[in-house]
Formats: sequence, C-alpha cells, structure tokens
Amino acid sequence: MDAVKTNVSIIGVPLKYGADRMGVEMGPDAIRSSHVHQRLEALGYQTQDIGDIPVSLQKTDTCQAGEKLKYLQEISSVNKQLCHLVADAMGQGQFPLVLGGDHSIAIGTIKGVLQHVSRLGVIWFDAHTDVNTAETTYSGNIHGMSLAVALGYGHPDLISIGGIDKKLRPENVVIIGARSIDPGERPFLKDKGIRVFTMHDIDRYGMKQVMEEALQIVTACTDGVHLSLDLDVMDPAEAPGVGTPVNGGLSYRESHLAMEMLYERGVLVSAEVVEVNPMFDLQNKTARAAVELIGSVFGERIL
Ligand code: B3U
Ligand code: MN
Ligand code: MN
Repeated sequence: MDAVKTNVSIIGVPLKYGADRMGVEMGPDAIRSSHVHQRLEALGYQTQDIGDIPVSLQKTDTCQAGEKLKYLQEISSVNKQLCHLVADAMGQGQFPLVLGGDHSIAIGTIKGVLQHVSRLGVIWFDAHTDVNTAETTYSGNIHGMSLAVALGYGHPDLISIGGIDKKLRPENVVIIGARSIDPGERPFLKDKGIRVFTMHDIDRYGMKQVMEEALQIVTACTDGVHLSLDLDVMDPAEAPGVGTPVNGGLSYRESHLAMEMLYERGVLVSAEVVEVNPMFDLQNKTARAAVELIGSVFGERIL
C-alpha cells in the first residue's frame, strides 16, 4: 500500500484548553517557523497550509478546580471543525498533517481519518497513555483522555464527534514510550487489551524490535495507520519544550529510528504532532526536533 501521498495538507490547531496550560497554543507557529514546509517540499511533497482553526480566546465555559472535563465546550467545538477539515483533506487525496496544540486534538484528527479509513491502526508515541475518563482523571485535562475518546469511551459530546460508530478498535492501537500511567488508566489498558510498549520495553528490547512488533500489530487488520506524536515522548533533555515533561524518555536517535521505520513500512495515512510548548522550550529545540522527526516520517534519510 502506498499510503503516504504526495500532497500534504498542513492544519494548525492552536488549542491549549485540553492541557489547561499556556504556551502550547503557540506550537503550530513554532513548528511552521522551523521550516516544516520547506522540509517537506525538499523531499518532493506538495504542501498546502490551510492555516489555523480559530480557537476562542475567551473561555466560553467555566473551569473550576476539581471539574472533571475542563473546557469541554470549546474543546469539542474545535475538534468538530478539525474532524471536518481532516476528512475533507483526505477526500481530496491529501495527507493530513495536523500541528498542535495540546493532545486533545487527536479526537478531531482521528475522527476525521475514520470517515475514510474505518479499519484504522494508530501508533501513539507518548510519555502518557491518555486513556483517562471523567471517572479516573485527577487533572480534569482532556488531553489526558483523547485516546479513550477515540476508542469510544468518554463524554457523549466528544465520542459523538464525526459519528458515535466511528471509533478505533483497541487491538489496532499501540502506545510507545509510556512512563507515566495513572492508576485509573492501568485497568482500562488491561481490560481493553491495548498493547503498551513502555520505556522499560525499549530499554530491554531496543527500538528496532519494539517498532517491528508495533508495526505488526497496527497493520494486521487495518487499511492504514495514523501517527499520533506527543513530543513529551522524547527525553526532556532532547525536547524540553513540552507542558508535562517526564524524565527517562526516548533519545533523539531512537525517535528518528521509529519514524524512519514507520516511513519504510509505507502504511501511514495521516499524522499529528502535538504538545510542543515554546514557553518551556530552549532555543526552539523541541520545535526543531518536531520538524526533524516529521522529515523522517516523510522519508528523509542520512544517505
Ligand atoms: N495522565 C495525566 C497527565 C497527562 C496526560 N497527558 C499529559 N499529561 N500530557 C492527566 O492529566 O490525565
Ligand atoms: Mn499525550
Ligand atoms: Mn504526553
């Protein structure tokens, strides 16, 4: 399957409400300023930047301490728009490359892709597993719930985006790089049978073997694969510009090997790069790493 298409549609989503932390809304522009466009064009892709989805600056709903789904209204409205834009791009034969913003935007991206590829595999790189629900979350931050929503678990306003029947199957999903899993997420992952390759697995078996197994799982019964890349999967020494850094993450080389192996397999239909937060970044290091990883995802090679 030749899944990586020659036309790439870049969609910016400057959303911060899912993380309830300032700075991540500047992620799309930081990635653009690090020349994502030029990088893709140099590789022979035609790119079209459709700009940013408007996000209201005024919080339209309240957010009180202890609230279980903070900024639900604004987050669901942005994700609805994103779902349409991603589905439209794919309908025009383009490869959607979504730039976040916080990881709650995976809801809109994945729901949009599911309109075209119902048997979708997802490879989710993250220090966290993002399978909280209102019942398990400590923070109330929806960016910690987006994978659960894409699997069909969560608030009705979120799981209904793009159609309630459009959802991922747990056996087609893998998470790579996890090292911070909440107590309430553990039984969810186990009950649904979601394969998680933790940092322990990467230390023990190496990224090559982990990726071979992961690719086997996400391609076994699917017609295409979505990449969800949360930059906090990388070690904070390599990628300090994220809202919730966790020590002991992927090295720069491990991250690149993973992206290169993903490209080689030729199964990707869509991708999103999230959680780049320029407010915590050092000399644009994280945004630059994001663009370099995007280069590898689209076929850049050392030689
Ligand atoms: N699991 C925690 C922390 C977290 C999830 N995703 C990020 N942080 N970036 C939560 O808030 O749900
Ligand atoms: Mn995440
Ligand atoms: Mn994360």
